Amino acid sequence: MKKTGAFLVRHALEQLGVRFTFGIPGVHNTEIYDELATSEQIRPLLVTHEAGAAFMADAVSRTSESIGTLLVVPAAGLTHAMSGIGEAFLDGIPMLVISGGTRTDTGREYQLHQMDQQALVAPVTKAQFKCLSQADIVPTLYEACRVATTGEPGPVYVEVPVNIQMMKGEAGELPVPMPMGPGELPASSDIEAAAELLAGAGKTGIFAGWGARGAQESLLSIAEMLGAPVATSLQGLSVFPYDHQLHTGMGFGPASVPAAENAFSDIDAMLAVGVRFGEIATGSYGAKPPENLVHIDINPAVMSANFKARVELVGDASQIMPELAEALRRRLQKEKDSSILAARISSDKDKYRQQWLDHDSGAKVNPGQFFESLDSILPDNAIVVADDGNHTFLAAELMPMRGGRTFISPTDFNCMGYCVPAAAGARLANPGRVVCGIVGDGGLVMTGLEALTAVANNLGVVWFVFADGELSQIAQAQEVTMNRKTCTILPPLDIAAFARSVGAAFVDIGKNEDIGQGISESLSLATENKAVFVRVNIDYSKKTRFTKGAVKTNFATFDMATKLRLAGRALFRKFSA
Ligand SMILES: Cc1ncc(C[n+]2csc(CCOP(=O)(O)OP(=O)(O)O)c2C)c(N)n1
Ligand SMILES: [Mg+2]
Repeated sequence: MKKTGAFLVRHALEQLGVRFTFGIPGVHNTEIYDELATSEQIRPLLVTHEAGAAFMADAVSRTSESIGTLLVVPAAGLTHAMSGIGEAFLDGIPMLVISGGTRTDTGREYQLHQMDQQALVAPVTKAQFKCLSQADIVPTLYEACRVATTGEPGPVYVEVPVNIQMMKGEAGELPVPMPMGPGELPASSDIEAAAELLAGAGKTGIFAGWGARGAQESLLSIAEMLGAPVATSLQGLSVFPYDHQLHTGMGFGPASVPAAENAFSDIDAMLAVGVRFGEIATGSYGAKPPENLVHIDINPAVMSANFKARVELVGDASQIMPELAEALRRRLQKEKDSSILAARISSDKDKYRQQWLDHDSGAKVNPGQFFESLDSILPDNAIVVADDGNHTFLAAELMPMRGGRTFISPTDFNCMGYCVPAAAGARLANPGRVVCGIVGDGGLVMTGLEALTAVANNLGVVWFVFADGELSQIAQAQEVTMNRKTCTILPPLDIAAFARSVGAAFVDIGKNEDIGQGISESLSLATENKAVFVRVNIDYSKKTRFTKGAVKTNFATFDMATKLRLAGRALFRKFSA
């Protein structure tokens, strides 16, 4: 059967359940775009910049069952998209990255966009393919999807040269995608050993990351059986419900909230699930697990990479955790009493919230009050999308991720500019859920124009812009260690005028008294499928526990001479200013 490559790409993507593609057409992919225009299943979306395309695709993968898919031109489109591809790569998010390719049938050199695309994307993708014939296309796209979604998920790149898209070639019988079977489980003796260790420990703490989100039920029952406090990583913020009495908050060391720091201060064992003890999750490695560590992760490379684990269980947490729960149930007659711990957690959480509410924000908006209001107005199944900056950690410490809520943010690649497009992508994939973004003014100026894509597609999204006029997360660190801010003060931006220019609604929250009304008004506009920018005149004068803890932990890793030089410099500048 002879088919064009473009037809075959569309066919394979339809079989794979793809619902949207994101990108910008160019001479190397217009044939595929033209095919997609006739698909009843796939909606190709035009973006303003390919980084936005990648962030949108990432959010589709993070918040739905369908795989986020890019359709870009080679070279220029691919490099623009690489910020979002890199984010998906380091955060373990599946993604199909499809680009056109230069002609393979002319023998010409110096073609437009001609370069080694596979080498270009190799460090940010799990695998790279190039289709050399029409017959290659369907099996290659199926394989790309399999690689992207199995093991630790990630992006996979497929190049389809333009001549193969356009011309007809023998495609053979079109295969159907193979159903994915369950992954391999660790030996049952290892699961028993983990249960033995945890059942025999005095006090266990649980640290859960994004990789635990398919195992929520068993995570809950294990926590309850062991009477164990549960902390999450930043990326895993919504894998355990805030309103559960054993939930403590983000992190567990000096950069964590007091409820977590206290609950984890005297543990003698830890169960770590779907988490890698990376720099952000541990507050620059200040959070150290005890020696009795049981570590579950799908990626064998993370085992004992930073902290030695006593029992390593490699595999999908959603398969291992129910087995571990069963093994624990056989050993424990009854749940351990956690009433004292729960009371302590609850009082620590109250006190921390109160500290923020009591903080004098002057004429500005108090972060504690803002998030308390947002929490009370947002439905329990809302999606909260953060960018990267001080606002991220404020959200992590102050915004309760109640059961059913989803929190996503750019974590280990740590790419600013994520929120505006990702929130749009999340809404696209979840039209029935409220989606709100928390974005810094620095992140806004990076990818804010992607709001045009949201407006053009009637996506009701609210972006709360924490407008402090600075690249605060960095400016705060500069202030502590350098006593001087270089290149972190932003030029002024008229956010109201910006919102108007892209066709979005605008709401202003200038002071505490505006918070409730501003949040309600913007969310109701979004219900009518309007995109809304809200300027929040936020007060950043109080630092998060994360910033304070991470700066301190980092400082402690320097040698004495460096410590003295840094401290001396800061002091000298303070007194000579
Ligand atoms: C693409 C990119 N460039 C630079 C950084 C370094 N960086 C991390 S947070 C931050 C400040 C973000 O400023 P803003 O968006 O205004 O958020 P705020 O910290 O003020 O809440 C910067 C510059 C980054 N993470 N990503
Ligand atoms: Mg800022």
